[in-house]
Amino acid sequence: MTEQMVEQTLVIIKPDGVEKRLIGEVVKRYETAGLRMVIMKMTILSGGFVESFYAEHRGKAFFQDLCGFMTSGPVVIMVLEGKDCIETVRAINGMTDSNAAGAGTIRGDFGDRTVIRRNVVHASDSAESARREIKLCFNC
Ligand code: FUP
Repeated sequence: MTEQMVEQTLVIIKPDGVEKRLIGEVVKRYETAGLRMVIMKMTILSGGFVESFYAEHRGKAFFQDLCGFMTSGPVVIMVLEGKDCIETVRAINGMTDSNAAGAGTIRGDFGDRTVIRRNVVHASDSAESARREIKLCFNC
């Protein structure tokens, strides 16, 4: 592999992940996979921020519940770096619906099987999303 394949991604440990005391477990899984923590903060997101962040889902049936959930408690936001980081993190996280996420993935192990949005983590789904989300969250 070449240096050019090193990339960055944005992860949010959602309010359910923080509430369930999973910050350390989640970070450990990424670091064990060889990824490097670049920057990290804990914050409470505003409604306006979440509506911008999830703009692609505006108008969908689940949008208001998703925004309400993401503002319901503290979150931990981080940028991770490594080779094939975006795909690696999404594989570690598992599928969006925790019912469909495999055992051994974060969502499969810790996600709420009755409420899709309570799936512990968000991660960027492409290089373009990563750039946009990192800029939104860290202004860099
Ligand atoms: P992901 O990229 O895995 O975070 O998934 P999506 O971008 O498709 O979904 C964004 C968020 O909306 C996730 F937290 C799950 C939530 N969601 C619902 O609550 N209901 C749905 O039907 C689909 C997604």
